[in-house]
Amino acid sequence: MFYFASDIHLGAGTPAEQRETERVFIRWLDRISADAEAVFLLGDLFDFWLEYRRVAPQGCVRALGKLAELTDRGIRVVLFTGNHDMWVGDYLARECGVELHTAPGEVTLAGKRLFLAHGDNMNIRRQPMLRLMNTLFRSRTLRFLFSWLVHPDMAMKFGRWWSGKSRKSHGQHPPTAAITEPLRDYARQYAERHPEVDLFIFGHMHVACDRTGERPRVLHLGSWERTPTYAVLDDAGVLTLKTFTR
Ligand SMILES: [Mn+2]
Repeated sequence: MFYFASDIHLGAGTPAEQRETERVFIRWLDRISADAEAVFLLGDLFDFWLEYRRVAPQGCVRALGKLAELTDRGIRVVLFTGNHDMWVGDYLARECGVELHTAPGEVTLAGKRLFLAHGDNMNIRRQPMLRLMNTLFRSRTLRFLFSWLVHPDMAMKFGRWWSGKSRKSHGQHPPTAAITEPLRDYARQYAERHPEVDLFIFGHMHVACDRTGERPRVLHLGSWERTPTYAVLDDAGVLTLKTFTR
């Protein structure tokens, strides 16, 4: 079986909320590890992650330990980075055995061709501000300069504040399914050029929906803030969106 989840946002909220999210995530990993061949985490695993060459953020040790335990047991854990954890280095790969992808990609699982992405930097051609920020944030040169100029404590303080700010604004206006439209447009255009793709799975929008009757079929994983949701692809190639009951 193949499992998919996104937008866990480990480290978000008060210390009590952080521990609760981590506890639920670990329980989910324990549950699925009974039959999982691979777990795909489609971005925003952390509420904010920024890695220097020899410095990694504190916290989330139970979750990191659980991911390491899974990979030690031979279960693949694959992380496609999101906009909250785009600055991962090789720490998660070295310490936890996680396979890292910093760009969207296609995989073949259970006879199906899947397109997987967090979904944060797509269909933004007509949004110059977003495009500029995306280019700046992903620039290797800027990241290198930043790591030499900004103390890690300052960088983490700013990053956590920024992430919390964006989360609070989302909390006041819970997203509706309409927010997924640009990603569905992207999927339609992509599918025209790549007809071999059977399924698209995205995170990012914090709305869980799966329009099973549409072509191409696009599944949006929800966030774990309110109701943890995930998807499972069984060995016959059947994809299902599910809610994790704690
Ligand atoms: Mn998110």
